[in-house]
Amino acid sequence: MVKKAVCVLKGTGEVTGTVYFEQENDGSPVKLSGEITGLTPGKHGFHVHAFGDNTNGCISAGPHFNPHDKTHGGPTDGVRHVGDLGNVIAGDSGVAKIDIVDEMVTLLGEHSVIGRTMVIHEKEDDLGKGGNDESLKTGNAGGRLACGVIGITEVQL
Ligand SMILES: [Cu+2]
Ligand SMILES: [Zn+2]
Repeated sequence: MVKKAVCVLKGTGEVTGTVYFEQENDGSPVKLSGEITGLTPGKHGFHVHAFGDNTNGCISAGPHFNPHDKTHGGPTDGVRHVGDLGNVIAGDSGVAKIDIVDEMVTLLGEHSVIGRTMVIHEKEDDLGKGGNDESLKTGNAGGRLACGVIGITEVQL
């Protein structure tokens, strides 16, 4: 049974998005697809944050989802937060197409991201290579433009 999830991102500004998740089975990678619009052109940090809490906007989502107590990194790094999906790239129209396959994010088991929050950031994620403490926590990706809780769906990609 393919597991599916969806996340609708909203914030206080123009930025909105929809991201679909799909995973064949436990141990297979997760495929993310979808679109985020209203961005400034260029790279924007994109992560799963720990809490599915939006009581005080995107801030309530807490830090990057990090069940293994690692430092921040990029999606292809061995040392990374589970939530570290790197950057998405918006074109001149402000639209970023999401097309990610990730080995660490999972929709199944103890560390499932369902019920947690996706956040799209103001700035580029430096993937832990920024040379300061903040880089190893947040990638210096700045403010949270939009976010949404990841929920179960049956919608096909
Ligand atoms: Cu983030
Ligand atoms: Zn991180």
